Amino acid sequence: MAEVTHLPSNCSVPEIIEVVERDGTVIVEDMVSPSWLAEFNSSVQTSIDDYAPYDYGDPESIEFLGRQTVRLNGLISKSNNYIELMTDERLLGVMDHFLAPNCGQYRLNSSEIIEIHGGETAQDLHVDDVIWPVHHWAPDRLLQFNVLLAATDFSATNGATQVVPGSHRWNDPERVAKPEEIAHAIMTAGSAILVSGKTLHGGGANTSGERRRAVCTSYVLGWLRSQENHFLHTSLEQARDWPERVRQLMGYDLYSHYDDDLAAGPLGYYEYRSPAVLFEGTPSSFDPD
Ligand SMILES: O=C(O)CCC(=O)C(=O)O
Ligand SMILES: [Fe+2]
Repeated sequence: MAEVTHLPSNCSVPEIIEVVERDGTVIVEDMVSPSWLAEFNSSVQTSIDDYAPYDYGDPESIEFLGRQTVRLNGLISKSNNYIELMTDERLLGVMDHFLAPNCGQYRLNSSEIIEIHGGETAQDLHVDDVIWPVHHWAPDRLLQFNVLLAATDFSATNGATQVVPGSHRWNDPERVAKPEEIAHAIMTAGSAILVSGKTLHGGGANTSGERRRAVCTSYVLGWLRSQENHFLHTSLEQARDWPERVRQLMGYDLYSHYDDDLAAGPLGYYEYRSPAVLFEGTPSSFDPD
């Protein structure tokens, strides 16, 4: 049976990059502190308790998104400390390596709680990049990168993410993973699995009945439309209180990147200017150094 490489809590960005280059995935142990996780879990508990299942429409979507799975977005509005996770220096260092070369500026794609309950069946293995057609036009260009933080322990019976190490290098999109190529992301609460947009993965089956909660943070090339519509989950008033880097990741600024290898933009302007004009004079606590 395949396994995901685990790196210790204090691992460096180059160590993470090395494993992800090789396997398309890695687990970083204890990525967040127990106190951060306890605060996050308690902030989002009411939203989870209030969750009413959606009708996702077609049977394929229902099957994919899960019948016994709670899915919530807009985490920046649901927990005050989510900002710390989405701007984690190591994570952004990894995104600088994998996404910045294809866009200059990457953005938050989605922030999602995926809580798998008892009776849920395993999700089909898939690659997340497939939602943008450019994935088929330029299959070797990474579009998106996902970080699934375990907010509860992940076990083989409660729905731990399944992942196929090395599949990010497969050339045949029709290739089916053999059972022995599939690993379970078994990890303790506070650890995280990083999954590139080209790596086969999917939620696992929950046969134990013990709830499995993941906090998923994905980043996307800045010139692609994000899956989550951040502007409907937040407001200008909220954005004024965020550090500038957070506003940028959320898309409250102009995307423009011009150099010899890659020219893209301007995108997302406001009255032909950067939305940053709306925040002029707003103090920002973000200090890139
Ligand atoms: O919940 C998981 O472990 C993975 C979910 C997933 O890959 C997805 O919904 O795209
Ligand atoms: Fe996925």
